[in-house]
Amino acid sequence: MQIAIVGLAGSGKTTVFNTLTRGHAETGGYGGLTLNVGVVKVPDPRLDRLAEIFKPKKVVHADVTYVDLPAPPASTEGHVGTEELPPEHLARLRESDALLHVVRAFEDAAVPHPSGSVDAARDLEQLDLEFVLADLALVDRRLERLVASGRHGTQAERDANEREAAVLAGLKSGLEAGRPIRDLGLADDDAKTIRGFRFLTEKPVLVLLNIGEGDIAAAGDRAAAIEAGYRHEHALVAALSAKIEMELGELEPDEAASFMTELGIAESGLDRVIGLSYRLLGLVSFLTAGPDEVRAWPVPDGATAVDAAGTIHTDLARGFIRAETVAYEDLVTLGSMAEARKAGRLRSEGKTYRVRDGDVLEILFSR
Ligand SMILES: Nc1nc2c(ncn2[C@@H]2O[C@H](COP(=O)(O)OP(=O)(O)OP(=O)(O)O)[C@@H](O)[C@H]2O)c(=O)[nH]1
Ligand SMILES: [Mg+2]
Repeated sequence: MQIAIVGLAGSGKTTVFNTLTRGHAETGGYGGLTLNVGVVKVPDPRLDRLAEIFKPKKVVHADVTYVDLPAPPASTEGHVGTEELPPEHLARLRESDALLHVVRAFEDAAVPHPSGSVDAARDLEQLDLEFVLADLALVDRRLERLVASGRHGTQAERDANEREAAVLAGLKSGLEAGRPIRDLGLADDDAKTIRGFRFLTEKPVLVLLNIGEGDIAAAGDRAAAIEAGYRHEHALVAALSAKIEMELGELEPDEAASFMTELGIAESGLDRVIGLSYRLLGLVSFLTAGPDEVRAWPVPDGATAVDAAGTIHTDLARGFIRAETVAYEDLVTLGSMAEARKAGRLRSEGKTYRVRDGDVLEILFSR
């Protein structure tokens, strides 16, 4: 899973990136072109409990890759700003599974805002519009190609082109009205037709308001105020102070805990952002546990036992026989797989079983 951190210049993207990755990338770069990439382990206390029971050689967390991108240049007549990002950056952006859109909401005279004033709603809309324009440019180019090649090829090819053109025409009118693709309620078939384009406004988005150090107590209210004017599908809004969170990340755990109590922060920003991105992406984790390894595996909510097997290894999906399944809570209450079996809490599930968050699975398969 990869999440792209996007936002206007100086909104705090790199500070957020550092918070999430415990990194030390340079901040305050003002439009520099560095791209930062970091892999973050998803905190999961269940793995620690399972490790106590199974004493495995290693514990493997699910991970998320965060990519911190420079702000795209603003669009001008005839140029779509986002498309002028260096090709590697644009590719990174397109291949990401979700966007973390950082919006400046902190006042700080020492950090001048490029537009002269702090206005989170305005900035949010401005970058959203850039992404709409980038998708629209891509749709237009593809439609032109389809028209040009429309009369060539086999009947089947021509039918496929026609279908694709119809779906794209629908996107075009939505985008021209300023609507992101994630709002258009595409049918599954249509979504599949356009999957290869990796449209930016189709990706789920977590809007992260970067609020001032003095506003932490009002974080919930600030997020709610923006959310009220941001009625979109597959979008969540949260608020935190990136600067404080970064400082917290640099403290020893007990120091950090007392500083958090002092500031009235219940949960670290890292845990919250990761939790929210999981929800946004519709992911759940199933777990595997044994003497070699205790591990969390992210899968889309709705994944079946055979999908889960395939996440571990394609061979497990191909030769799938059944999944021995126990809920995490039952396993830790009963203390071992053997006890879970005796208590009748270990179930045998078939291919179409829908995996739940926290299921501990053992896949039986034939080679
Ligand atoms: N007071 C305050 N300053 C912040 C906060 N977050 C970031 N800053 C400052 O704002 C400036 C820009 O932060 P960055 O994290 O570099 O922002 P960015 O979005 O990565 O900037 P570019 O990559 O140049 O577009 C730096 O000087 C930060 O120290 C915050 O929560 N409060
Ligand atoms: Mg930066």
